[in-house]
Amino acid sequence: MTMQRIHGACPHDCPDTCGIITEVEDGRAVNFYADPEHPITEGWLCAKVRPYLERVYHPDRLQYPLRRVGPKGSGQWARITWAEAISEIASRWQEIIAQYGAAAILPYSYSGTLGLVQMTVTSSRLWNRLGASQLQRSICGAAAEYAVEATLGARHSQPYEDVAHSKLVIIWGHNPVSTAPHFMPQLKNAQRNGCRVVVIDPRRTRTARGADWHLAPLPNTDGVLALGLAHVIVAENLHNEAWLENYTVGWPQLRERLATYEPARVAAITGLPEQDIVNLARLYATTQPALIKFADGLQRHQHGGQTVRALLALPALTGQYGVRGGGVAYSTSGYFKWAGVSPEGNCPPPARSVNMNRLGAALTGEVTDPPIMSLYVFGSNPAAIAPNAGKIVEGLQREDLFTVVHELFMTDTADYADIVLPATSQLEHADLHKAYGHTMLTYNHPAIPPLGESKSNWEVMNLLAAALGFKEPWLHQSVDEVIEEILMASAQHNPAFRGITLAQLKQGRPVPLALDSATPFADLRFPTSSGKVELFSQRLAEAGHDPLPGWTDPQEVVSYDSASPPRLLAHFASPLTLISGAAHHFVTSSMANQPSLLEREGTPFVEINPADAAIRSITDGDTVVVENERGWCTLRAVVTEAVRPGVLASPKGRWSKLDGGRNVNWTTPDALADLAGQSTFHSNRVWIRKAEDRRWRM
Ligand SMILES: Nc1nc2c(c(=O)[nH]1)N[C@H]1C(S)=C(S)[C@@H](COP(=O)(O)OP(=O)(O)OC[C@H]3O[C@@H](n4cnc5c(=O)[nH]c(N)nc54)[C@H](O)[C@@H]3O)O[C@H]1N2
Ligand SMILES: Nc1nc2c(c(=O)[nH]1)N[C@H]1C(S)=C(S)[C@@H](COP(=O)(O)OP(=O)(O)OC[C@H]3O[C@@H](n4cnc5c(=O)[nH]c(N)nc54)[C@H](O)[C@@H]3O)O[C@H]1N2
Ligand code: SF4
Ligand SMILES: [Mo]
Repeated sequence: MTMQRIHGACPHDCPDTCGIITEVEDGRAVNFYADPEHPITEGWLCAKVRPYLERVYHPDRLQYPLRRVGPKGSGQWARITWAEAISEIASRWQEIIAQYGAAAILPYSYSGTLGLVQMTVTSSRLWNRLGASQLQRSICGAAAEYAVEATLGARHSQPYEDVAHSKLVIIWGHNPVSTAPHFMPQLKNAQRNGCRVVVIDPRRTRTARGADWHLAPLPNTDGVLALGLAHVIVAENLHNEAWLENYTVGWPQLRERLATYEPARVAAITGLPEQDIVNLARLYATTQPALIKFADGLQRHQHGGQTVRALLALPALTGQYGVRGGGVAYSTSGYFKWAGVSPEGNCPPPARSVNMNRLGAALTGEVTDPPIMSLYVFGSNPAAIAPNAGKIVEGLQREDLFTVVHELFMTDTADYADIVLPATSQLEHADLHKAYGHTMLTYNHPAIPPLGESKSNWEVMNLLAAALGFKEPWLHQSVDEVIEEILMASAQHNPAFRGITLAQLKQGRPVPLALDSATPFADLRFPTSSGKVELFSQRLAEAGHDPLPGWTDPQEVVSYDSASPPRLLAHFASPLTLISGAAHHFVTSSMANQPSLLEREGTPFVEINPADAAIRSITDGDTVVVENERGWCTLRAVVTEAVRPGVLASPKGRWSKLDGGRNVNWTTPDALADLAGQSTFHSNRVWIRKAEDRRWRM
């Protein structure tokens, strides 16, 4: 018996993109652990991926294709062959195309894997060739991406290890202990060496617990907080006028705008003490290098885009861009600009686009001409993870909608499929992974043969393309051929790819991009159209947006504060803002069906401040109903000071089917944010009551 050690990459939606090693004996994975030589992973994996073999060999893994034989959602299935499944899909699509056109078909994929081939390429080529509707991929960080590109020109970020040079780190609406774990040892080291760590989050997260200072503003008020800090910095003459003159556009206009963001007003809107705002401004302006680190949770709000624009103005005010250990750390994804993902030539441009945050609405009448008649889901679980889930389920129940779901498990979404196809796990297919927390590429070798009859996303695309009669070579390459071609095409456009070969990647070691400097914008040339930091953005103006960072009153955020309670009954019936960020033990809904992780996470809960709980007679452990005009769900109350008054927190990712048929997304809004069609999960106004309490109901 020989034991093989196979190198791979963690495919999940996490900036760390760890190196993983699988030990295989007789075709079976017997051991799974971190690559000890991967410079980011450093030999340890997070709590959720450590028990990965439990996921790979989960008894519920789908093993062969299924066809629905009962009513939609009834769970009645018959086993069919791959040949039957593929030919049925192709013939149903041909009928739909003949009657409605190919735009009536909508592919829906997102972050089950972040692989280049199994996600990025598979989400474009076949669908473009077909002329299917394109998915606007704006559920996660679209507003921040747009804001960062408009302001700085590119998504470039400080490397984790350069936090060693920071004297102050503001972690703003971000929870790296759970969502970017390999940043934490670096941060702790810096902290031990005197770096101050400030966390801004309405919830005392695991990250906030380790900070030197935690500020808990009301949700969706961070934009006004940032402008308030800027106001104080300028009022106290702590800003860097020369830097602003040399390296920004729009400073005079922004300066004028700042006048109205005096601390008293900012305190009233954010729910923070006025003195804290002044102190934070002084700390930020006088402690350098100062790093502002954020991710995407912060901007899943109505003001998500402008919030990020306001944050990005701060390092310009103090001349912190281009400084090692200073500036901002958001995402490194801008370094990996691929070419050739959708080959030109025969491949038509994508047809119309449908916003993924509006899936329920799109399936129930918002999208017409043609309506969506077929949905093809892979690498995503929209019934559990997309907003306004009740509407999605209503849409998925449509008798005339032909739904195919390609999955590892029978998820909340797969339950409503007409055809379910079994998917391989990361240990069963090849792929190439970039990262958004570092700048290395990692090749994933398949470690074991596919379980049962499962197939990878790319294989299924090849089969569908063949069944539809598409013979283009770019639909029929092997995974390695796709990677090789894209590496070559990318090197022509992006010098960071020069010299990187498939053979080198396949050795199993992470391969760093060839960057001129690890510090973003070190030469103080910004790849915007002006070459400067665009505090005033012509691009935003032309798109009809406020060209300066700003803040207007939101519609669905509650500016209620228990410090000044209104009348008793009104208080009891007051809405609260429900934020639903990352769960520590799952990646959105991935892994939320793994027994050991479910046990560690506990039954689905909602955190409520003691002041808010008392007035509603809610005690710790009560079953509570969280509800609004969109829907409701039942949760367990955790009464804790860890959330500020006015705010509820309940982690995302729960499978509705494991918890009585509903999760928090039955309440979350499918309204879009101010920029880029961004989701607004956390701008969610809800009411909460004990399940048996009927004094007040929606
Ligand atoms: N363990 C784990 N890791 C994950 C994921 C997961 O589900 N679980 N998901 C992955 C994905 S898809 C993503 S996009 C990233 C996201 O990574 P993060 O952005 O770090 O994660 P979130 O928990 O979504 O949001 C961060 C914090 O924002 C806070 N927040 C919400 N609204 C506001 C606000 O208005 N102001 C402020 N200041 N804070 C606010 C929340 O309380 C939360 O603690 O994480 C990835 N990593
Ligand atoms: N309430 C609330 N909801 C949220 C958020 C929030 O903050 N609050 N955050 C949102 C964010 S940031 C994101 S990114 C989305 C993430 O939502 P999704 O992109 O849907 O991610 P997952 O929930 O991880 O579901 C991925 C699914 O893909 C499957 N899968 C994994 N690998 C493969 C593969 O190779 N092939 C196929 N065919 N399937 C595979 C997994 O089994 C899993 O069921 O959730 C969003 N939902
Ligand atoms: S989820 Fe993140 S921290 Fe965990 S193994 Fe994957 S890349 Fe590493
Ligand atoms: Mo995300």
